Amino acid sequence: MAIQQTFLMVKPDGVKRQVVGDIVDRFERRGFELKGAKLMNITKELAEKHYAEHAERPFFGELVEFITSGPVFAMVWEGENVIALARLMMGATNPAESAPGTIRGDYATTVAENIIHGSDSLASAEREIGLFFGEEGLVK
Ligand code: YYY
Ligand code: MG
Repeated sequence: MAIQQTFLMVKPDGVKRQVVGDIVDRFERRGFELKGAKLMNITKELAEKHYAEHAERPFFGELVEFITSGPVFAMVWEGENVIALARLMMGATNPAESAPGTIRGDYATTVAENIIHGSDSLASAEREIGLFFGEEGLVK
């Protein structure tokens, strides 16, 4: 395995529910290192770029509307195998299938509002970190 970076984002439902602190705590306790973080509003343009792979899906319009509906908490985390481990800690995309103890399994019940985003591969992590932070947006 290798030291990787991944892009994670607490979605507007998670910010409203005030679970940012718990989510940061989970990744700190696991031993990952926070390299960048910001509370921000996402423009429609950024949302459409971020979710470009889903542009043809029937839920795309609602997804863009939801992710731009309020502030998100965007983060970059670094550590051993962090891309796959963060996905495990998040739980299944559909909270109906997310195990208790995972972030979605603890906080969500519907796929449309599932609390957190996390990169699903090395390529998407690099792309998403670039979109939201760029090189200069991260600590050394
Ligand atoms: O990466 P992840 O967030 O776990 O799932 P994706 O398949 O990439 O879908 C992105 C996002 O789209 C998902 O978190 C919720 C939403 N979505 C939806 O609203 N309805 C679906 N049937 C599938 C996904
Ligand atoms: Mg995805």
